[in-house]
Amino acid sequence: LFLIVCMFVFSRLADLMEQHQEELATIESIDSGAVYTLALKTHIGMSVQTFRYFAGWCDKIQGCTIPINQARPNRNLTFTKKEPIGVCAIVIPWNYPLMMLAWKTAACLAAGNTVVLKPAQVTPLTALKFAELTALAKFPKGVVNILPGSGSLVGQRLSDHPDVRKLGFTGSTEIGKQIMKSCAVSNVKKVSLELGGKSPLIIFNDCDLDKAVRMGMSSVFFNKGENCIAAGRLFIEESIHDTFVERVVNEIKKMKIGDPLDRSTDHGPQNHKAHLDKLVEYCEKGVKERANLVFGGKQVNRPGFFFEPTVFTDVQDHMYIAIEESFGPIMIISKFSNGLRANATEYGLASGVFTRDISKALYVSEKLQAGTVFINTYNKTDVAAPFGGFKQSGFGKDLGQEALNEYLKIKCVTVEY
Ligand code: TAP
Repeated sequence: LFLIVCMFVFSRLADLMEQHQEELATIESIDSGAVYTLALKTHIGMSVQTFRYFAGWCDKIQGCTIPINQARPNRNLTFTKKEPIGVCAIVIPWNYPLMMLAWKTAACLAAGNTVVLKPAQVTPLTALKFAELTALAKFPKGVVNILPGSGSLVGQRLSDHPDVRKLGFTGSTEIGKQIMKSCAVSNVKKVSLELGGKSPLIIFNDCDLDKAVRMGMSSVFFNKGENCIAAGRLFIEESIHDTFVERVVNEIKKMKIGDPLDRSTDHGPQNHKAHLDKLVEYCEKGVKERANLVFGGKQVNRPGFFFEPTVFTDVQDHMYIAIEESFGPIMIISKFSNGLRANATEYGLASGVFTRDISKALYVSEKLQAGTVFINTYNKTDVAAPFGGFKQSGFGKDLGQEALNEYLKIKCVTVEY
């Protein structure tokens, strides 16, 4: 009965979020700079779907029986049980404030835990509205706790806290390492880390070029580049390189930059001033190292934190912009004729391949060191598909059945009868 009540409360929360989707999208747009249409469809839409999806898992968390001592007849029964961890903390960034909350919180609650969540200082508003909706959905008091504040104070305290047994983090690799250390020293908390990325997108000359241009644009400029799986580096085969660049630049010129609440806007402002300043500096470094700045590279001449969609070509492996994540609308292009350097990065979050040759695509996908590979598409995440990185992009999964295990502990019971 308890599990059925859980599913019911979860579903009621998803319904309430859907009923308030326009209000949530407006708040998210104002708070984060995401254009309203994207905020409605992706930021809020996927958050609703995430709660619906995990509502279905509440009564399906189960262990298994394991045959032991099989060499001789025996009277043993061994089975596993999956149990909630208890008090879990979640710390999230500012790029998709409600969606990052939903990805972690839904799995955490479906697994039977309570949660203390710290949103990013610069984008706390939809998390606070979410808290209101959990009360309306009749989550028992104390199950969902939203604790806004700074990372150095609230985030650090959660990492250090002796009563917290699990910390789920999404953010930069630098802070992820710090959190992992604090979680180890305090009480060996279970940790999952979704960190930075510099995802390679490889475009072969036998691709569907129209689609490659469209998806290549979206791989970089979606959510004004504030997207952890944004393609951080595009490798374009030599024979189509110039056409690809020309077509991308033509498409950028058609983009409408402006008020994120205006339904016809394609590209809104960056999230906050410090981030905008970082992007300006990032492009200056690219120019200084003699990458070819083909388009953009500076702040848009209008009030607000607007940054021009930007394209660099002739980017060499040793350059700063080839190595470091920008987290902004900056396309970094390198030409290739043979031999690929897509794995020459410490990150391993996502990757993409465009080719009509499925054997080549599958071969490359086997070789790519990344937690997600998109073939002839990009940004296609789904609530049912596990998501998370390799290497210094972290470990642990959000979404899909795998996400539940991040918030469960496995107990093994053996009976001799
Ligand atoms: P961070 O600076 O790492 O901040 C992330 C969160 O950690 C914020 O809530 C921040 O608090 C908090 N924090 C800061 N110091 C802390 C500490 N000592 N202890 C505990 N928490 C602390 O990242 P960001 O700039 O917000 O986000 C951009 C990064 O996130 C990029 O690298 C991006 O790739 C990554 N990201 C990854 C993913 C996935 S799924 N892999 C998704 C989105 C973003 P404040 O509020 O004080 O900043």
